[in-house]
Amino acid sequence: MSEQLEGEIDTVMIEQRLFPPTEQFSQQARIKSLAEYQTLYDEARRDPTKFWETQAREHLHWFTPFSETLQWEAPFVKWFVGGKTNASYNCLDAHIAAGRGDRTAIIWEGEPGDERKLTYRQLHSEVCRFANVLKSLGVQTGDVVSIYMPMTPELAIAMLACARLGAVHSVIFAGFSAEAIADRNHDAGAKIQLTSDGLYRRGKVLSLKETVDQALAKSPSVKKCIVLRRVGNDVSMQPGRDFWWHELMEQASDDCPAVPLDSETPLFILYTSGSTGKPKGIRHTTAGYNLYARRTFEWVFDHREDDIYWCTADCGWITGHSYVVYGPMTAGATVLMYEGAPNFPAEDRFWDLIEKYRVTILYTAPTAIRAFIKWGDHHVDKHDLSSLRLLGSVGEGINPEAWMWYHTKIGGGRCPIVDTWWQTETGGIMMSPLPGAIATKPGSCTKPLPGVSPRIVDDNGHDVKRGRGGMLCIDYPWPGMLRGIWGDDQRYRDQYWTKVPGMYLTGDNARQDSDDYYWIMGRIDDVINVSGHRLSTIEVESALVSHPAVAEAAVVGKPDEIKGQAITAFVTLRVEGEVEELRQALKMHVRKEIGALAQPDDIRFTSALPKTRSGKIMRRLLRDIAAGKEQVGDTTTLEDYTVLARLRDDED
Ligand code: 7RM
Repeated sequence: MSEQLEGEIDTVMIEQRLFPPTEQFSQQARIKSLAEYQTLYDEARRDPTKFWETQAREHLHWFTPFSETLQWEAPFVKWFVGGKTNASYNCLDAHIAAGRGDRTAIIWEGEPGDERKLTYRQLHSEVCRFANVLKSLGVQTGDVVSIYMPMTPELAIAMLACARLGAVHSVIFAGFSAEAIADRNHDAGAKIQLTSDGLYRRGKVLSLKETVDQALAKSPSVKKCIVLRRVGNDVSMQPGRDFWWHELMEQASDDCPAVPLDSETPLFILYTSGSTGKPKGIRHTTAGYNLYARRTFEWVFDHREDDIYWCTADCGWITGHSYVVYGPMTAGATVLMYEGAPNFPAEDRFWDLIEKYRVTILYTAPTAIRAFIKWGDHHVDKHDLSSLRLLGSVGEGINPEAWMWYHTKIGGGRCPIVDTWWQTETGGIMMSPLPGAIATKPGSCTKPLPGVSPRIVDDNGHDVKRGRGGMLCIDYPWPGMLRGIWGDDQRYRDQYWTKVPGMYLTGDNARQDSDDYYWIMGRIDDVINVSGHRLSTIEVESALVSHPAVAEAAVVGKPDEIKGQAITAFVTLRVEGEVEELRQALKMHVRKEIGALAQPDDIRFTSALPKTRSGKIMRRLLRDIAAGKEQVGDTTTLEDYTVLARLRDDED
């Protein structure tokens, strides 16, 4: 391995496969060739202000046009200054005004199989009524509304109703504990809580209201609570505080004009767990975020009139904000929303939904893809997936083996895969193939979108040589970027703008290959240092996952007297085998695939890996386990670390 400079990461994985889009796909695409992408990219690079100014004028509705495109006083940014717009208007009224009110906005299926469809006109009417309900309970522009609801149309309706009034929503994944809700409500100063009686999960009813009651006992700022009836279980309603959604809606008028809001009016807060301590409320504002969600949606998913688009993310995650609600709805797309688990009533539920609704675009996460592989191809084979034309991935790096399976088994070899890299903080997709223009490589997010300016730097902030790994930064503002951390400007500076002066620090490592493609190498904190060589988690994990017995793998560094760190691998199997033999086989496999240095010292088999709510592997927790700091009860061959993850459900 080559000599290493301060802060650089070695790369050991070389992927040669290249998948250009088919001619047919490119011809019909919005962006049809690499040259066309390059022209757009260069135009944005030459004059980003001009580029975004034009985008904003053409792709958002303005009650009052903006007078200044960008005010940048690092690290604080303002976009489209002086303008007035409204995200709810852009998602709803704009389509009705354009004569497209009868298009289907939401196709929804509940876990038990109940179905609903809402046109843009119907959605508009529901949103207006609910906005009036919020008003009647005293909600005003600037107030924070805490939302803890299942994936029902009402969740999207609630978000859009807040946006209509300029109230700030804080969506909390409906699975977090009462403690987690109370912390977030307190930090945000939330005034009102929205929830439901319960939700369906894997055929069972989970009570949400009970959890909310416990949370509200510790959320003094919250004075009112609106409860959606979803499952019909018994709940206790506190007079004067709690109201039924349907009762308030009965009296509400559907006349509620969208409030013209300054571009920088806060749109939402979304909490993500920091690597240490209390969760941070990532703050996004109206115009820049809305524009960025819309344009990235249209570019990356190559959206067309006849698409049925399905993003499987929950709205409790940024992906649900940007690519279930704001991006697709501003673009006027038809969005499929599904309430429940992927394995209820059986492991083919996703494929069943795709066949039934003739889904054309599927956007999901590597954690789900690896689960599907483990569950077996026979679930897929039962269904006709020929409606699909494009596939997407988000949340973690996708291992090349999982990519190939997604490509062949789900995509029938004909669908491009967009591996989209971005973060809660970036508001929308930053790097991704444009499916008609950029040939894909399994495991690479390929190239930055127009207006995105990435840099890969070492510990001194100098650009690394091509091919080397380093810290991924962004050196110029973009409209979707976070505006700060709710109530904590200092933490915002410290976290994102201090380590590398003048650049936004993503917290991820990356490298660029000889074609200038980007490869995300995992979180900076997860780098493993073996005898002075800094290895990325994803590369070693991908080597493990390429072994036919392995379903999923996570590697971490464990303190080692001689090497500094040694690799411990946590592995789940596709089929249970003879553990001792496999352990040796996997070590040899990694040695053969990427070299002796990356060979794990220790392999621990587990029935499942601990994950965050959005499906990211919790390597931090595994690090503690490997170092012996966290004890898992007495176990034999297969351990279950998800138990520990559940005890720590405060992660994003
Ligand atoms: C959208 C989202 C952000 C972190 C990010 C990365 C990881 C996300 C990819 C990825 C490799 C990808 N927001 N990540 N997408 N890593 N390839 N395509 O996930 O705020 O919840 O997480 O997720 O580490 O920094 S998030």
